[in-house]
Formats: sequence, C-alpha cells, structure tokens
Amino acid sequence: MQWAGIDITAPVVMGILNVTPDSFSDGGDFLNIEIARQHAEAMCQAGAKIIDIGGESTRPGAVMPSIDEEIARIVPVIAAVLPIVRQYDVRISVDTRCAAVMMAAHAVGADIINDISALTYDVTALSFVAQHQLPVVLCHMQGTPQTMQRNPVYADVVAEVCDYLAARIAACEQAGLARDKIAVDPGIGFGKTTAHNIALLQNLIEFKKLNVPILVGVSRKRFIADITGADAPKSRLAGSLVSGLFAISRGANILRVHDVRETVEAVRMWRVLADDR
Ligand code: 7PM
Repeated sequence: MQWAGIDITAPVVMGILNVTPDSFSDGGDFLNIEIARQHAEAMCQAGAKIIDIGGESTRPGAVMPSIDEEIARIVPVIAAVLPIVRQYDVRISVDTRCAAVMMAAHAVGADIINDISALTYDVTALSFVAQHQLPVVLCHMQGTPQTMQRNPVYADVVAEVCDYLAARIAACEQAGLARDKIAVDPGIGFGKTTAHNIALLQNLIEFKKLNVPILVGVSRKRFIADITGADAPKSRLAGSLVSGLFAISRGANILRVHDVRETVEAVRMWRVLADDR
C-alpha cells in the first residue's frame, strides 16, 4: 500500500519538528535553523519517513501567529532540511491550516499537507491542494485550538468523527483531489476529553471503512498525563509508546511522534512479537 510515495504496508513514523516558540513540548528549542537541521537528520537516521514541520502551536489555548510569522518560521526550516530529507528519501509535511502557508511551504519543497482543520479553515486551501494533487492529512478537530478543550461534547464520538472525516473525503474528491492522496486522522487531543481519546483509539478499526490510510498523533499529549500521572510533556514517553503501539494494533498506518528512535524500535519489537509481518 502506498501513500505520498511512501510504502505504508508497515507502520510509518512521522517525526515532529516544531518551530514555534511556544510549542507545548519543545518550547522553542528548534527556533535555531541549525538545530532544526540536526534534529531533522537525527529523525531521518532513526527511521522517520516523514518530517512534520509546523509553525503554529495548536495546543489548547494557543494564540495563532500571523500568516507572515508562520511562513517566516517554517519556510527557512523546510529549505534548510530539504537536502537532508531528500538524501534519506524522507518526505516533508507542513502542519498548517492556512493556504498561503501551504503554498509557501510547497514552493520550497514540502510534499504533504497536514491540516488539523481538514481543509475547512481556509476557503482556498482545498482548491490549492486539489490543483496540485498534494497528499493531505485530514484531521478532525471540534472547535478551534483556542476553544476546543473547554467542553468537548459528543453523542457518539467515534461515529461523529468518522462521519466528519467521510464528509471531508467526499468534499476533497468533489474538488478533484484523487482519493489515493488522502489520509485521515481522528485528531487525538483536538476537542476531546480523555474518555473521548480512549474511545477513538479503542475503536480505530471503525475508520478502516473509509479505505484511506490512518494517521494518529498521541505523542506526549495530555490524556497520557491524565492516565499515567506523567505531568511534564517530556516525561510522557512510556505512555506515548504504548498508545502508539496500541493504535497500530487497532489499524493505524502512520504515527506522529516526538521520540522517533524509541518509537521505531518499539514498532519493530511489536511487529516481531505480534507476528505482524
Ligand atoms: C493538543 C496538544 C493538540 C498537542 C495538538 C497537539 C496533531 C497534529 C498536532 C495530530 C495531526 C502538538 C499537537 N497534533 N497533526 N498536529 N495529528 N495530523 O504536538 O494529532 O503540539 S499539534
């Protein structure tokens, strides 16, 4: 099975390269371009097949940067890491809701659009992605990063998220985007309580009926702290690895993670022991 030029028959790891000063777990570590280059190379060497670069911290309550600020943050980083990721045959995804940022990122080499708003936030985003037939991750979010965690409510979170993603896939196809460019994501932490996140992971198999690759982002998220008591984001590695392996066991194809080496090794162990060849 292929998506975005990547063989996704085996689970794929997407490494996170946050270039926002307030990213909830990297706290602006990577504002320095050189550090970003080194981190991207380390993630490629550790087995990441996609590097996800985001200029907007979408953690709950975050303030949106201006479009120019978002572009100023990510374009130099994409340009700096491009030669490296190309050496490793790794792809670059850009984590943004803004069409202008997608265009600027694509212009300097970004391969994949990772939009937490599933191409609904910016009215011109869908036509841009369809025009260029870009691989896209359609992620579910209830509300906005500013409001989503105030009071997430669903009658049936699995059915509602699945139906939303089905509708977004239909909208993309309607706009002329080939279905084989599309991947979906239940949006763990995007307008969900811990109970909602657990239900989505336990019922991930329901999303297989959408017949597109499934991406899951659990790494270092708050629901892990709620369960393990690991309060500091960087202390949530064990919970992140177990949640990621669990998601794979329930059908996830791509894991979006901070800790690439640990995740690649955990997935390798899992696949041998689960005889999941
Ligand atoms: C809450 C806390 C929400 C932290 C989001 C975050 C995802 C993503 C992010 C995801 C896709 C963070 C994340 N999470 N893109 N971007 N799926 N497709 O790591 O789960 O800051 S931001």
